[in-house]
Amino acid sequence: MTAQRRRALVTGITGQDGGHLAQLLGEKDYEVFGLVRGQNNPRKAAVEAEFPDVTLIEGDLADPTSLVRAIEISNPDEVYNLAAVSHVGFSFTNPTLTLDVTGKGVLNLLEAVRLSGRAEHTRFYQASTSEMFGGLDYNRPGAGYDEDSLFHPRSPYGVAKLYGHWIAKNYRESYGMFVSCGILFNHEGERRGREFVTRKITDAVARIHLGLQSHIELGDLWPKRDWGYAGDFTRGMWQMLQHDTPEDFVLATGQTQSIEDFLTLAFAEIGIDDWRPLVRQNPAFLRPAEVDILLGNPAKAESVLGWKREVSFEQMVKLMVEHDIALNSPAA
Ligand code: NAP
Ligand code: G4F
Repeated sequence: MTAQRRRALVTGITGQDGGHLAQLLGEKDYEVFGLVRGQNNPRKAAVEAEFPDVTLIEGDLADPTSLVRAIEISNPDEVYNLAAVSHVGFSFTNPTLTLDVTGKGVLNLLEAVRLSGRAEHTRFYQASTSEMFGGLDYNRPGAGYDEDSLFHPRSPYGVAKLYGHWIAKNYRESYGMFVSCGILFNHEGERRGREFVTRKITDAVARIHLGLQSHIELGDLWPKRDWGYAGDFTRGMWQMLQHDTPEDFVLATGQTQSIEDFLTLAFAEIGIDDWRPLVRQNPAFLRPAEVDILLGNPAKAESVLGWKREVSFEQMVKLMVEHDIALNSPAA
């Protein structure tokens, strides 16, 4: 008798982490279903081309009925809730949408699992975030934020994510559901959207190198982030749902670098040491409140899950610049 293939529903399949996870779950022979929103989502075709075995289901985190339908069609053993309004700057100009999708959307999806009678069977991953900590002086532990650190979100995005985090924990405690929250620090890579600072920089560096762009416009350069590689982090998500018990885990590198540090490494890849003449500040990219510094402590994930990151910060910057040079080259 052949074992049944495990079934996973991934929301946010068109995003960075959705791509890495679709790849990982495919390698593990899962039957993968992906939620795609919108009547003509421009990113749908790319997912269909890269992952022809993934079944796409129309649905929106803000539409509870569509989520019940998605759960019924996919009948999942594992749900990975990666969908969100995920851009911090955008959340300041679209705070209500952010609350509806990034906050209330989590409730909608948990309820869809519960009301479909699958609460006992389905394992649920919630994409929580280091943005919930806020990086303020009084709230900054020396060894880095861990699962017990205080929350003080500094954006509509962070506040909405905190609601999602607590409602996910509440469903675990109230209904005994297997719900695990991964509190993930920034993770980047070749699939990262160009609206985020790392990819914006590597794309610009590639284009400057190829003579397609003269300079790059950014906001503040001093904030620091704990930046890891997305492929390592999505593996950690999967590991959380294979663990015996539902728990929350921080995934981070334990190191923090400023945007200036990132610029230095990225420009060094094209032989430029003094990048300052090529970078201009544009106030449009400043935020009403900033998270100064994020540093995470992944000790629990390392000891309990055996999670380990494989790609260093330096390797990741190099990989991203090389990828963007190839992508922007005329022959590509
Ligand atoms: P991303 O690339 O911005 O992807 C977000 C995904 O959410 C996209 O697939 C988007 O689909 C989808 N989405 C947006 N609104 C939706 C809605 N109303 N209904 C259904 N889907 C919707 O984000 P990511 O970097 O992969 O991050 C994945 C998750 O982890 C997010 O929840 C993010 O907040 C969280 N997180 C990310 C990081 C990080 O550093 N990357 C760190 C901590 C936590 P469309 O194609 O329709 O836009
Ligand atoms: O790349 P960012 O937009 O990422 P941010 O705000 O740290 O959020 C990301 O990581 C979170 C985890 O901590 C996730 F939850 C979230 O979904 C997202 O993936 O900005 C990083 C830093 C900020 O300090 C920002 O102010 O870069 C600064 N920055 C400076 N110039 C810029 C720019 N950010 C963007 N996006 N664009 C700029 O031009």
